[in-house]
Amino acid sequence: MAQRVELPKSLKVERRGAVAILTLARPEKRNALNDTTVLGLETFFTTVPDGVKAVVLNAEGKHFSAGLDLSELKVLSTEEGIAHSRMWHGIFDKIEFGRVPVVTVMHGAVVGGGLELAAATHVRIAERSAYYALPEGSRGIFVGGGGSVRLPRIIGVSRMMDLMLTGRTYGAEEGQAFGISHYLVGDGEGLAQGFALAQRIASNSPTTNFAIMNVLPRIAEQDRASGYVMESLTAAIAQGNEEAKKRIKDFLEKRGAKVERK
Ligand code: 1HE
Repeated sequence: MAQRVELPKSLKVERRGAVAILTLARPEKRNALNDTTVLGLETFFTTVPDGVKAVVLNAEGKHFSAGLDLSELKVLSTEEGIAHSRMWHGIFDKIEFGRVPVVTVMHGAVVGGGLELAAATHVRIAERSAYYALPEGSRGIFVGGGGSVRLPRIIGVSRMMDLMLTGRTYGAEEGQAFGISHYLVGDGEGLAQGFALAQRIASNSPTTNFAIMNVLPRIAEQDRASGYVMESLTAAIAQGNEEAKKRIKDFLEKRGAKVERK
């Protein structure tokens, strides 16, 4: 199915084979995430065409994202604020537990809701210019895009407290050491690396990618006994698949790639 939906001007999409490149394209506002953009993300991720097997998310301009568009927040009542945050939760969950793995390429400021968005994706690449912050503390607000759920699982509660209380920033090297990024590359190199990784991800069996995105994180939150049961079921479903049988046969008959360290 082709993706013929209308996206807002703040999002651009380019298709390269099995990979779609989704770009935050509001550099004049440092890719601040207004409702239009967040709803556009929902539209994109709920209508990904079948032929797209992985997505690269990146951003135009000097910064990945300045986070929540503060000009929209200033007019919200408490009730509207709850609804707004719940909207982000629903949409970011659709990204995290969706059909296609997302590789995010981060550069410049990756702050507040921008960091929450990146945290909802699956593989993160930082260019050396990337830096991270949670300025919510100094703005008198709180994370609202699932940051308090996702970020402690990545960097720990203690580091998140420090980020929020003191308003400090982490540079790209610190982000790499703490697990915010999985890959650290030079400035301008992120997209090529992101595309290469997305192509590799796209070549996996869709069943395995589904299990990695949707089952693995759930198992990690279960007790051990439930986790083992869920793992057995998932492993059995995956290996019963024709795709797995073909891939294993290919390897045994010397057609499949070896696991080599390059
Ligand atoms: C914005 C936003 C924004 C820029 N909402 N308009 N996020 C923050 O607290 C971060 C706020 N932004 C910044 O600290 C800086 O803008 C940056 C370090 C990211 C970039 O600095 P710089 O010098 O390149 O740009 P600038 O001059 O500050 O901003 C350019 C324009 O973008 C300017 O608008 P203009 O009309 O005067 O040109 C800024 O007002 C606008 N802009 N950031 C609205 N965030 C779901 S809960 C999540 C909670 C949060 O994310 S809180 C964190 C909010």
